[in-house]
Amino acid sequence: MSEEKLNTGSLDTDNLTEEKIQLKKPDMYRIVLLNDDYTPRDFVVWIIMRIFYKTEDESSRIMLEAHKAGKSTIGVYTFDIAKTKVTQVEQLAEKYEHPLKCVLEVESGGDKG
Ligand code: TYC
Repeated sequence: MSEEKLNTGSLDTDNLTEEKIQLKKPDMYRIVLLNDDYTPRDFVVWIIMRIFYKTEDESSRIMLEAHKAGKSTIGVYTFDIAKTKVTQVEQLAEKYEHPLKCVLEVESGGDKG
């Protein structure tokens, strides 16, 4: 937990109580890509580039790791961003009729899954 004092600049603070602002680090969630036997490799790479803005090399590396190990972390995001990206993957996979799946895991702090 970090703590910051409000910068009061050049104000005369004699009569002001110095305010402390508590800053809490946001809960972070990991998006984990799951392997399956049917989704084409090229489609997986395309999804990672399109939804997660990774380079082609990095997307290929993530795809191959999932292919070989069963799963691979794509990235770590705040809850709303992670949830949105998982939904985008689900929608594109459904549109192209592939069983591709990714899931959320807690990276730090949170308890939503
Ligand atoms: N295993 C798939 C195949 O051989 C490719 C693949 C890789 C699918 C990674 C999903 O997360 C995945 N066509």
